[in-house]
Amino acid sequence: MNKIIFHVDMDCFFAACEEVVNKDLKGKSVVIGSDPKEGKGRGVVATCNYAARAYGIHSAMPISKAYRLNKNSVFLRPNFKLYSRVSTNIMLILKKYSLNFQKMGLDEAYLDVTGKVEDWADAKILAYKIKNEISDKEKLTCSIGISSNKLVSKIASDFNKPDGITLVKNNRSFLYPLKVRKLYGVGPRSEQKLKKLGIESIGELANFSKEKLIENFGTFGLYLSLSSFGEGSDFVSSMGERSSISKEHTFMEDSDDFVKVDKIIDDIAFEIFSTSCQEKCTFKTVSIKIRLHDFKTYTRSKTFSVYQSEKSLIADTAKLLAKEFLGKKIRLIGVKVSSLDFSKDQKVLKEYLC
Ligand code: TTP
Ligand code: MG
Repeated sequence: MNKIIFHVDMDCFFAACEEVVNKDLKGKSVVIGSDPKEGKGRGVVATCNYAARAYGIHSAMPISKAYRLNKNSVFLRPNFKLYSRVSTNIMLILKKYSLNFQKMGLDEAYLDVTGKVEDWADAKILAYKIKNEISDKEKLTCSIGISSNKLVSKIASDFNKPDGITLVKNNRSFLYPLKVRKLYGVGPRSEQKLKKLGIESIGELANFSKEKLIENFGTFGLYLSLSSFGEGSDFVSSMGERSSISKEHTFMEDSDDFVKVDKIIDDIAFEIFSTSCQEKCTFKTVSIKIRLHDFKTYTRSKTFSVYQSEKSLIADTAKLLAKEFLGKKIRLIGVKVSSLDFSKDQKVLKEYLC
């Protein structure tokens, strides 16, 4: 049975919070970020309201450019205390309506509502209920994507912003016309590389050979292929943000064949990477767990000084750590990434992933 997963994302969250507490901002172009210093300021735009977006201003744009695009905008420094207070109220509302709930930063969350609703039509009614309660209590709008998994619901919540509901019954027909950039993890570099292969839409990606994608992109190619078919995780964790992502493999027969071990590490690392893409997190630590034929179990780890997200780094680090056990008969191998960071202050995370 397919699950019914909501992705709820607040509309221009920081800017919308400011508009609620300061009625004078109504109708004005509002930009949240660093001080523009009359066009000489450094730093970037955190977000802006839709009036500012009409001037071409957007998140992560240099504040000096935002100033040039519309000098008459109201420029505000972020007030995180306000945003986190409002966020707490919103999350309490969302939690109430879901079976499982996963907060993803201040302004978005996944909700597993399977069992709370009868069917898709019922799911839509629930989405309206949630929107109404947020609007009544917090005077804010949000957009909701509804589908059978997190990957598609996340794309769907962005599909009809602001104040929209997008219900996707057929993942493939929804995704196929969209640009590949809509897939999490596809940044400008992967986009260019895909374009050279003649792939611009997700449909074209789905029609492209999986083997060729793997040839060109390694494990990321497999992720691209699965995602293009609308296959994604439907695991909504009620524990809030997780502290690690791990996966283990037990060999059918104990093995000292390191070609085999490395191959398994590649597969596990790919799954961990896919989850980290979907959960939108970076990591600092990569660990392995090795259980030998005599059940003696060892863990080894490497911690990097800065957060990482490259797909190859998980496999390469795990393989390096596993080298210590070369020649030993291995019963089980596990890989884990931990010290996770879910902060979405940098949309650049996407760029790291290409
Ligand atoms: P988003 O949900 O990405 O953006 P948004 O809510 O402002 O706008 P949208 O209507 O398109 O959803 O991010 C939520 C908040 O996170 C946003 O209000 C400000 C903050 N943020 C940053 O500080 N830097 C960034 O680069 C991004 C993308 C967001
Ligand atoms: Mg948002």
